[in-house]
Amino acid sequence: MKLEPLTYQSVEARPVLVPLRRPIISKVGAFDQWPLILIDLHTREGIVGRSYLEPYLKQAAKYIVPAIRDLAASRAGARLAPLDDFQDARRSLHLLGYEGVTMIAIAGLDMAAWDALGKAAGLPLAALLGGTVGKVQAYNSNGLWLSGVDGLAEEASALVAEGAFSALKLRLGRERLQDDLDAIRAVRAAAGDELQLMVDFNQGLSFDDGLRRCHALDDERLYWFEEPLAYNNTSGHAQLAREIRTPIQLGENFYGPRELLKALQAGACDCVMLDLMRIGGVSGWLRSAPIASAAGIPVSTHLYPEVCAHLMRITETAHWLEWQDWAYPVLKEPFALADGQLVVPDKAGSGIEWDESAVKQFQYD
Ligand code: SMN
Ligand code: MG
Repeated sequence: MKLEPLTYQSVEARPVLVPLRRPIISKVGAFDQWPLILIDLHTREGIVGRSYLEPYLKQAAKYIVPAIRDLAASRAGARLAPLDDFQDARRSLHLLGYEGVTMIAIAGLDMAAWDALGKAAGLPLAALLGGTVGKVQAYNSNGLWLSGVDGLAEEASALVAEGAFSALKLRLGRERLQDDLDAIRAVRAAAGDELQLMVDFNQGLSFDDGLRRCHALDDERLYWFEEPLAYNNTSGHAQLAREIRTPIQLGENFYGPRELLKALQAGACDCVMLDLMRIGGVSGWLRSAPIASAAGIPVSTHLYPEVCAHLMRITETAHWLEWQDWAYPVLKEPFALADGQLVVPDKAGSGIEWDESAVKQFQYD
């Protein structure tokens, strides 16, 4: 069988606003609906590559969608070669800056291009990259937001039951330390002592508070402390990582491989969790995850559970997949869960196809 090269033709980028089963209440914002940008990359050969972005803010589509269209237009007629394209795009990025809308547009198109290549080869993305499909250990990140402590026990039980999960993530950083402690106790009492409990401060603490809080919670057997401080406070996180025994987790805000490298060189964290929209899509992951793995650093994921599940199958130090079902309302066939693991389907590409009637229902301009 001869694989024909694929050629960029056009792109469709459609913003949708989908309902969340559990509203997000966090230090980065409160949301009861979740915006997605659905990308369909049409190739001249007729294969369509699909991906989505999660831009947090509904109005961000106003800037991201035109950037995706511009980038796709600049590639019209060119061969799909996502690793080359990533390199070229990054070379031109220094004009506008590596962080922000441009990298997000690059990442969205990149994920769609990899999906198209998988479809053309008749291989799931994990197999195209030299691995196999199968299961990936996941924690449920669908809830346990920064709400009052009262409903947390019930919610924790429900979250475990959604997929026989052995791990959950709880958001911390309430005004009073005692309330965070009560939240931890409530979740553990409901979900059992064996539960692996990750906690996320969403950058909510000042350095002094962060130091105090992390010391105060260091004996709570928490699985990791995620982003206690502002994401770019590298020296502050490095001091926490030196003083605190609980692993420090960073990475959802790393834009590209060099930010990851810099954080590791500074000793700012003990483990990393990469976000495909910021790290640069599949190509960005392929350039970044090995840096962490070579340093013996565990690699977890942030959002994008479908594409991430493929990538975790080929990541040397794969750690935990963050599972949310936030895109499920527009997916034709959401991935299955089994025993707290997400199952990578044996389908060509990344396995993302739209439920078009749901897309119509949730689309906005
Ligand atoms: C998060 C993700 C999306 C919205 C709010 C908070 C969080 C996470 O940082 O790691 O899941
Ligand atoms: Mg986080």
